Amino acid sequence: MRTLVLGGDGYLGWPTALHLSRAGHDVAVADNFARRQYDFELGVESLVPIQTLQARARVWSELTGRDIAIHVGDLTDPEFTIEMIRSFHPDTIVHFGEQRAAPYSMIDRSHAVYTQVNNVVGTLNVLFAIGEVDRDIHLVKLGTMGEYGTPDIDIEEGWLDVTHKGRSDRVLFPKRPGSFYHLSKVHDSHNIEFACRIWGLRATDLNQGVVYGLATPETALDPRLSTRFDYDSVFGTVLNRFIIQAVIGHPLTVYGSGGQTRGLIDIRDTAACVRLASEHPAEPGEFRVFNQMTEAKSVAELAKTVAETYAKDAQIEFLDNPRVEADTHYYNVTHTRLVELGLEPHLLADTLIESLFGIVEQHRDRIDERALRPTVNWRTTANPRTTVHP
Ligand code: NAD
Ligand code: USQ
Repeated sequence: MRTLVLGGDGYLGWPTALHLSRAGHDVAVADNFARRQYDFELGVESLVPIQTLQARARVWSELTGRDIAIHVGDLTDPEFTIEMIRSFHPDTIVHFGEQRAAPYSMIDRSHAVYTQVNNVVGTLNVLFAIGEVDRDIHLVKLGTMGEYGTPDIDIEEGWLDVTHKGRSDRVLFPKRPGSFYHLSKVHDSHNIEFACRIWGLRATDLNQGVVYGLATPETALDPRLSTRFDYDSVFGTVLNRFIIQAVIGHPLTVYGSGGQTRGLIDIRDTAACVRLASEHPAEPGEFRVFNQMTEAKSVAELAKTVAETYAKDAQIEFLDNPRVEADTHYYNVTHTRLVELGLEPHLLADTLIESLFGIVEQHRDRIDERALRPTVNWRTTANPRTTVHP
């Protein structure tokens, strides 16, 4: 199977590319290195040092004898996108290549516009390229659980059977996302569903929960294969941040009361889910949605788990929530379809998150504590900052 991984230099794209390569896929990756640029803009960096994409691919080739081709370019450039897809001609395109931080999209107008243009236009270019090159190519697109928000009813896998005034239909599950970033994913989902309906494309939208963890069996083969590990308040995700805060004795920064509940998934399961979706493609014309999470926990429960695992005296600090989100709500999500395809989840209770503590210890000198405090407030249209988005 030939698989093109868009966003292959990122936190999840790189380990997934390795996982697919090891599973026997002929893999190419594409990236414009926007993620490395956001670090320069924000003055932060991955806790764990990362090699260039080219160096990582070289190491992988030396260790395994398997090559990963690299395409450097921007998905918002339609010529680049179509030429890459025409020349590599994949069976599957796995699309991770978007701006993915909710706080980044909420900094101000220019960051919101950048996020939505980058994500929506990039995905449209991919859809048009598939439509022109080969409609049989299966698009596996990373969406997010946050598209749904926290409705007061059970969350189904993408679609909802509705009976209204005596008539019934199957409709896309209603969305109530919580940031301009999460909204960009909703817009993508609608565009992809439309392309499946009008051109007969085949697509799987993976509505993924918050990811945690660092090492996968493939990246663990050599430190030079490591993926990035972010802890700053803009790009660091909640559980990864809590682990880092616990190691350095910083209070765990729970926003609001911590009652907000989120779907979670271990990074090893992300790679497995993408492989399972790729190897069991959607039918022509089908827009399929899988809820890619393995369990749900409240933020307060996560803080308690980290504190109890690592440091019983870890302080938990309840900060005024910089976001606008419900922190007391119903949350019950259906997430059976990936398990039906063979996913064997790594759950938090069985996972040695202690192993992460060692990695953080090793790199603790690289932590800039100032980057831990939240700086982006959802309630203002122009958060203070020192640089202008290019
Ligand atoms: P990341 O920022 O580390 O990786 C995304 C990669 O895409 C980066 O390397 C970036 O340079 C690249 N990219 C962005 N815009 C591009 C463009 N226009 N052209 C080419 N490349 C571009 O993010 P991640 O954490 O690996 O997330 C990957 C995907 O998974 C995203 O779509 C994200 O929304 C989704 N997701 C992530 C999480 C999570 O917790 N990390 C959870 C749910 C969903
Ligand atoms: N939170 C805290 N303290 C912190 C950081 C976060 O309490 O120090 C809270 C947030 O308020 C939020 C929850 O933890 O309620 C999750 O925040 P997050 O930053 O870990 O995750 P989020 O902003 O939702 O975004 C991340 C990824 C994004 C992905 C999403 C999956 O960055 O790419 O789409 O998780 S989901 O949340 O399911 O939409």
